[in-house]
Parts: sequence; structure tokens; C-alpha cells
Amino acid sequence: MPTTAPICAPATPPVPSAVALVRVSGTELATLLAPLLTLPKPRRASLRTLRWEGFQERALVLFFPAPASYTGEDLVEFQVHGNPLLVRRLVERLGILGIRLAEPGEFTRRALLNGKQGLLEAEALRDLVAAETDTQLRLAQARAGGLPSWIQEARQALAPWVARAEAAVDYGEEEGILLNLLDLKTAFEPIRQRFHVEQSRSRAARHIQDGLRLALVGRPNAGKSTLFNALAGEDRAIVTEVPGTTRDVLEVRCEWRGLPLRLFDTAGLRDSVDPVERLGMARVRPVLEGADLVLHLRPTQDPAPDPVLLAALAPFAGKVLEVRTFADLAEAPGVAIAAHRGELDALEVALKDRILGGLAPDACLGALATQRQVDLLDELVRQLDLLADLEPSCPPELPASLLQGAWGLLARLTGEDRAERTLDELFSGFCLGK
Ligand SMILES: Nc1nc2c(ncn2[C@@H]2O[C@H](COP(=O)(O)OP(=O)(O)OP(=O)(O)O)[C@@H](O)[C@H]2O)c(=O)[nH]1
Ligand SMILES: [Mg+2]
Repeated sequence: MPTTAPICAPATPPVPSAVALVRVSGTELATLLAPLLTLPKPRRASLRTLRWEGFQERALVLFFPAPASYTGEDLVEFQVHGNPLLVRRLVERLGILGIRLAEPGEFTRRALLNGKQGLLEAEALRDLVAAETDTQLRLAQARAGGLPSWIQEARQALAPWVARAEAAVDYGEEEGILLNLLDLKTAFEPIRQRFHVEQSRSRAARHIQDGLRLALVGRPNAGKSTLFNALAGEDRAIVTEVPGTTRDVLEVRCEWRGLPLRLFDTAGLRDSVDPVERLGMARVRPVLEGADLVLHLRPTQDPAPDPVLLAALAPFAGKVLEVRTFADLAEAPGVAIAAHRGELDALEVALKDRILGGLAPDACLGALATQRQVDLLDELVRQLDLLADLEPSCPPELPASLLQGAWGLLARLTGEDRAERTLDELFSGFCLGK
């Protein structure tokens, strides 16, 4: 539950380091912190000696008075020596002064509630902190800039039509207020098209944000581990000419040609009496279930896929992509690679097509990317499509309810409706002190 009680938290991890940062946010901080220090001039880094219980810590202190601060409240930052014990003692001291430890994300939550930040920005911040690859980082940074212009424009365009449609429903017959559906559709067509573009951009961005789960399967010696190593850019899996080399499932996260991947190497699938190999094969199914895309590796020299393998892959037909390996030894149609030589261009094209819908990763910059955002965008597109399909003779209640629906969805998307549940979900993914 949000309160305005003063809060504090370490903003740096509890490991020995050069500097640790402790933040405090609340009202009347000058009074509250008076037993510990005299606050410096606003926004000027100043050295202060903090004294309590025999400790004396020289700290660099920054004071941002409300409302010109990250949270919109008074905000004080202490830069102290990066000793986790010292930080713990300082936070305990602040507790004695009536400043409790913040919950994860509580600083940002206050920024949001005080209008310092929008929901989309807060979500971008969470992804920025969690990003693990260059592309993820760039995408999150591009989203951290605030409300995208196309959403602002849509809101501006929508507002007068929502009002007009409501008036037509309420007073239409008596007052002669009519809704011109043709004008409405004309006004919304560019917006509808823009939303469709954003929808495909955001689907791709979502894949990039989460990292695509890619399972490599095939018969023994199909070249799975060779491809796994080539994509990972390191020798993680053992490669030999002995069929049945890989037994366990291996997992690695990597970025390959701008694509964040979570790769799974698996045991080759075949009829085998070797008990260890059978155990390895039993582990493949859960990997298939969890994968976004399954690469079925089939050597070019194999005339047809093995029936054991086909049976195992049948339930996942919708997400299987056949890749012909050993392209250096024979010709094959479709996606053909020679992983041991790093010849993987065909795979790159196929993956980008599958995951990004043919877009370059950079084309997703600024696109919405969280599951929440993508779901709301899908629903918005559905409403706009329905609006575009309305019969000219339909009663004004129909467009009115669609416009209302779209208006409400936009408010949920930007966080203007301030739904507590959305906020709780969002901030549970934050780290302390953010
Ligand atoms: N010529 C050629 N050899 C390859 C290619 N890919 C893999 N190999 C070789 O094929 C053999 C088997 O490769 P692996 O990557 O171990 O095959 P795997 O599918 O992981 O095999 P298991 O783990 O036993 O199921 C190794 O000797 C590789 O060097 C390729 O594209 N062309
Ligand atoms: Mg292997």
C-alpha cells in the first residue's frame, strides 16, 4: 500500500566496493535527519560527517528538495564507503530516526504517483536494469524516454470523438446530434494503421526483451552441439564424431547477430538401449515444451527424417523449423548451414524472419515490449479494427462503446487509471532502492 512515510534503502548491492549509495525519500527530511546531519544546499554534493553510536562516517551528501527530485518528495542521497556492514548500520540508524526500509521499487512507485514518471517509463526502467545484452539495453533505453508520440497523438484524436459519440447516444434523437461514421472512420484510419505497425514492432521487441528460447534437436551426430557452440561463441558443449555424445540438456544465454537467445542443446533422439542415453532423451521433451522455436537439425545427407524423431516432434509442429546441417557436404533446399565453418547466414535470415517478422532488431527501438503492454496493444488494435468494420447504418451505441473501450485501454496502457494491481505486479520486479 502506498504511503508517504519516509523510506530509505541501499541503492547499490551489498558487496564490498568503493562506494555505496543509500537513498532517503519523504517529507520534512531536514527535520527528520537533523540528529544525523545538517542537510547541504540543494543539489550540491557536500561532505558531511555522520555520527552515531561511536561511528563517524565521512559521506558525500546530496539533497534534492521536493518536488524537483526523482520521487517528487524530499530526497537525500548518501555516498558512503562501500562496506555492507556500514550500510546496514546506517540503514538501522535511519530506522531509529523513523525512516523505514523501502519495498522493492518503492522510490519509483512514488515517482509515478507524484506524476514524476509515467507507467511506461517505469516499466522501461525495470527492463533497463535487467537487460543482459546490448540489444536489450538499447531497446530499454529507447523506451525510457517517456510516452511515445503515437500514443499521445492517438489520445488527442480519440478525445473529441469519445465526447461526440456519447453526445450522440445521450441526445441524438431529440437534439439532432448525429455521429458521422464515415468521418469517424476517415479520422481513425491512419491511427489504426499506425497501431498495426506498432503491434508487429512490439511483438518483435518482446522476443528481444525476453530472449528467444531456442531448442536444438535432431538425431545423434546431426551437428547440434556444433551449432550450439557456434551460436554461443564459445566451446560449451563437447563435440565428437561418436553418436550419442550429448546426454544432458545444456543451456546458454547469448546474443547472436543482435538476437538475444537462450539456447538448449539436447541429446540426439534415436532408438537406443543405452540407459544413460535414454535418460538424456527423456529430458528433451520438457525442453521442447518450453521452447519458443525448435530447430530440427537434419543433415543434408539424410534422405528422410528418422521416424522416431518425427514422432517426438509431431506435437510441436507449429514451432519447428527444419535446418539442414552439413551443407558443405551436399546441397539441400531450405535453411542450410555448415556450423563447423561458421556458415550460418541462412539461419540468421530464417530466425529474424520468424522472430522479428523480417524487421531488423533496431527497427524495434521505442516499441512497446512488456507482456502487459503487448496484450493491451493487441486489444486496442482489435477495437480499432471493429470500428473500421462498422456498417454506416449502425446505431451510435456501437461506435460509442468501441471508442470508450479504446479510451479505457489507452488509459490502462499509460497508467493513467493507476490500477493498484498493475503497480504491485510491476514493482515486485524491481530491486531495492530503485
Ligand atoms: N562436415 C561437417 N561436419 C560437421 C558439421 N556439423 C558438425 N559436424 C561434425 O559432426 C560430428 C558430430 O557433431 P556434433 O555437434 O557433436 O553432433 P550432435 O548432434 O551434437 O551429436 P550428439 O550429441 O551425439 O547427438 C562432429 O565430428 C562435428 O565436427 C557440418 O556442418 N559439416
Ligand atoms: Mg551433441
